[in-house]
Amino acid sequence: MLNRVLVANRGEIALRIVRACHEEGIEAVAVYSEADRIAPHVKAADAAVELGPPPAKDSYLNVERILAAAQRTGADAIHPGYGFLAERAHFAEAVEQAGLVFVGPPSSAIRMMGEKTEARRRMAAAGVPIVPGTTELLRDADAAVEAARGVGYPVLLKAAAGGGGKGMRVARTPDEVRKGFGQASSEATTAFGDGSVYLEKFVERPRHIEIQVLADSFGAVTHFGERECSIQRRHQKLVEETPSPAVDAGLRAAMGDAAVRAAQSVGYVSAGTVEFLLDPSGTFYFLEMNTRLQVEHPITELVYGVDIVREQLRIAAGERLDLPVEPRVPRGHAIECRITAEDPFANFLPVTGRILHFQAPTGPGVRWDGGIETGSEVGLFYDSLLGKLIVWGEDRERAVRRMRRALAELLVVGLSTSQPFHSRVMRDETFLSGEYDIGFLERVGDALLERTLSPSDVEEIAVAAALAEDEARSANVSLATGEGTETAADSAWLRAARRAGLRWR
Ligand code: MV4
Repeated sequence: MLNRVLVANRGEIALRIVRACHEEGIEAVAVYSEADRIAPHVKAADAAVELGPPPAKDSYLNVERILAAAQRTGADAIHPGYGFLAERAHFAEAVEQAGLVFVGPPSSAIRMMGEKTEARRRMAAAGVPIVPGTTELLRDADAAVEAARGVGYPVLLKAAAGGGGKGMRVARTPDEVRKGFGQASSEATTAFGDGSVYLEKFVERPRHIEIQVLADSFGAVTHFGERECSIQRRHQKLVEETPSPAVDAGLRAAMGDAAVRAAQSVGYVSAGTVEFLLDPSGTFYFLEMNTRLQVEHPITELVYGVDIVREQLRIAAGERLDLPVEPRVPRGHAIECRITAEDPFANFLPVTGRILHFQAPTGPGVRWDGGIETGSEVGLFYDSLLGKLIVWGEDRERAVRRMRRALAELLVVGLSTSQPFHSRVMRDETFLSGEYDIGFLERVGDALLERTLSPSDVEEIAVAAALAEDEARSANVSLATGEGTETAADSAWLRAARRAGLRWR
């Protein structure tokens, strides 16, 4: 049994984990940076420890301070969430060595999957299909050209320490291989401190599909179908759905089988995700394994009736997987929109500011996993995710309709969010057809990214104006005549109007 779990994270995922702990009768300890003193995840926890200044390296990435906080508060386990320390093998190891339970996989599994050529060798040995290419590192540019000749063009040079698209270069000729080798290697050195590079055949127009797995410490491994994650921009996912419009029961069983073998081959324990590319002919290839809880886990929870964080806690406590028998079938359809503090009409530029008013959508089939409230300050120290809007429907069309309705209900006043972009995706013909791939965003028409005034903008402006008027009245400043000194409140109103593209005198 676990009694107290320290949650080494912030924002929506920290809150999600605190909630799971409370449902299991476990106390939750929050940690926070100076920027997060009054953050929702801190208020929700049973105890909280300040780590240090806002920069992540001084707070959420500070292993010593986090371990000290766990010892001091008598925690018996640490849940890393995603990002930050979640996939640092040395952190999992340090947690284990401190006599605490790491709510996640063994450090050995993180390490094996973190080195991409080792992962490819292991997958090939376990019968998991990998993209044709090298399973050893490339010594130099000559070796890269030689390997490319064997694999056939086009090829993709990849960082062995990589993930997330850093240190990748497409090459269609031997000259491009030489150039790409150097570029990928130096980019990888900068990003990961390791310039090792290998190459794969470049798969054109693939879909990005991942399989959710759960494994207990007794060797039982099972999967919960796929998540379709192809709607992304520069490796940041924007919309996820399950089931994938491209996956039928037969393909699901084959990919699920491969994912289970992948997990077994590294002695995996806890929740994990096996990523695949699915090419237009229906062939799938192992890409990498994410050895953590993922942002988009809720869509799987809704369609498979499983609480993935609860299962992580039970597995970490040494309990057996106790789940309905297979075959598991998806029920209905779920979609997630990642609501970020970004301006979708200005290249998704991250924005900052205070949330003047926040209201989450509610009602049938709607779930909001968020980490913000009215008054929250959004800065640039951490990623721009404000929360995730997740819906369930009896089928894909009803899930889409429900998402449109929920997006219209969501109210975030005070800064730009990705919400209007998502509203348009939910009306986009290519999205609605289900026939899209990872190039969706590069190929969408300008209409999807063009700033116009939508009904929800009008609603937000009205709320912002009302709030401004309210604050202005108590500050005894007349907004109506524009007299008096400019206050934070009327700036907010102007900001909202400006953001919506309104002109004023
Ligand atoms: C690929 C690929 C095409 N062919 N590998 C991008 C991030 C990293 N996880 C692997 N990635 C890719 N690997 C081969 N052999 C295309 C991508 C890719 C991609 C994959 C998933 C989701 C979005 C993507 C966007 C661009 C490229």
